[in-house]
Amino acid sequence: MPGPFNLLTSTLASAARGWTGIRAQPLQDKPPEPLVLYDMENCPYCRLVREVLTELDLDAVIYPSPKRGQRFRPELVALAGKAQFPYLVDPNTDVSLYESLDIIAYLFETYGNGDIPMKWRLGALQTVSSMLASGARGSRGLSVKASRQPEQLLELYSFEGSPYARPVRELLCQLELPYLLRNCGRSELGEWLPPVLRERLELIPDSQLPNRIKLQQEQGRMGIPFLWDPNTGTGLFESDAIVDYLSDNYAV
Ligand SMILES: N[C@@H](CCC(=O)N[C@@H](CS)C(=O)NCC(=O)O)C(=O)O
Repeated sequence: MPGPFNLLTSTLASAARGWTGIRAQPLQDKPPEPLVLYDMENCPYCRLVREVLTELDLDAVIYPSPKRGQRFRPELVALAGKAQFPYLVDPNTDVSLYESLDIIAYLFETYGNGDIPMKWRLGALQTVSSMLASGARGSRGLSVKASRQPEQLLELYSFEGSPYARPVRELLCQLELPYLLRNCGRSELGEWLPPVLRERLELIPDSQLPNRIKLQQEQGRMGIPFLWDPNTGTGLFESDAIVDYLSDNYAV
């Protein structure tokens, strides 16, 4: 478990956002290709986009672009002209966009039922509370740390509002490690019970979400965050264990 202060501020960040980025709508048809997001973990604008990715149960390859990052920042400038985050690339439709609220509208129009929910029309309010959430995390997840680049993409099972997944995403961002974000929001009542209680009650919620089904089938349990590293064949639950693993294997 992250240290008490780390967990407290991560929980405050989720609370400042009204626990947005937890509930998910199962999609009838997931797009064949994951979306691509040039992202900075503690950027208030990027958070809003990642929340909507959770809500719409969309997966995305995250290109972490911390301050002074050398991998994806220059790549984005070459691709689209400026280092501004978030930037979304949708290989399914060949649409690419800057601006968080434009990206959110695009995601609901393309992958939702066509309507943009009322709370997401109040973009300014969302942005202000996302700034408060960023404030709770201070400088965590913002500036680059030297790292070794993995050959294959890491995979993170996560949902945006998880206080435990956030420290993992922050470190992935600082180390500029690209990863496939496999969203695992909650769509069933039983999924809101803490995993410990679920295991005690021997309750396996009948999830509708493909990533939850996959994790349960492959690992025999459901827990967020879960990191899969195909470079070493390592799969890990538990925020602290994942942070230690990433530091030991990729920080230089
Ligand atoms: N209006 C934009 C604002 C985006 C923005 O200002 N992002 C900041 C990060 S929070 C940025 O790209 N800063 C440039 C940098 O980090 O170099 C949006 O909503 O997407």
